[in-house]
Amino acid sequence: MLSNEGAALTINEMGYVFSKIWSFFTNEEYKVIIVGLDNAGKTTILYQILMNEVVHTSPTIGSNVEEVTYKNIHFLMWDIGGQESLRSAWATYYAGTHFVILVIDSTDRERLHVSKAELYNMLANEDLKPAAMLLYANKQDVKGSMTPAEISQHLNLTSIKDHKWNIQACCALTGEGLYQGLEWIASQVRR
Ligand SMILES: Nc1nc2c(ncn2[C@@H]2O[C@H](COP(=O)(O)OP(=O)(O)OP(=O)(O)O)[C@@H](O)[C@H]2O)c(=O)[nH]1
Ligand SMILES: [Mg+2]
Repeated sequence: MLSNEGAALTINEMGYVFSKIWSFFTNEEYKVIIVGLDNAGKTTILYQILMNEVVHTSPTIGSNVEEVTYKNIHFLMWDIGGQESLRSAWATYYAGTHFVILVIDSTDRERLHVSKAELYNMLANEDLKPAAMLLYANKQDVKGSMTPAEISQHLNLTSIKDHKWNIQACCALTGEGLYQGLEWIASQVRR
């Protein structure tokens, strides 16, 4: 007897297969916003990821946007200015965001509580509900900088249950750690 029972796909499975094929042909793009206080190293990180180079930066007014492809995944990355007067504008970038990269200057102990306030502000925003969050503990090349564990504790990251999050040590000047962070993001896309 010839039968294809058991081999047949359910409607749900077929939908999944088609959506995968569709996303392949349409080159689905993921929106990433890079936020954090001024001087954290956001712009340096964006261009290190994009070009493997340290660019000369000046404080960002408004934003920079670049397309980044990592392991065949397309990202549109928005690097947003972090000065205090610009932070209220961050929310205008939130809609449709898949990933938030929060950059912390690991040498800036005095302002970690400000980063913390901004972090919890973002997590409370409806538009970021579906977003996963990568924290870069940047400037690890500077002696005496805070470790990811220290930052994690100060920011009380383990209390965050409604968003996926990960913290990664990095140095934007050498690029160390940046790809481990992107790898985590890619792993979230593949889920
Ligand atoms: N030592 C060290 N310096 C860094 C690192 N990353 C960035 N910097 C320096 O920190 C300064 C600020 O970097 P930017 O990338 O302009 O900072 P930003 O977060 O974009 O700042 P805004 O645009 O004002 O929000 C620059 O002088 C960078 O060279 C790092 O990993 N280590
Ligand atoms: Mg900048």
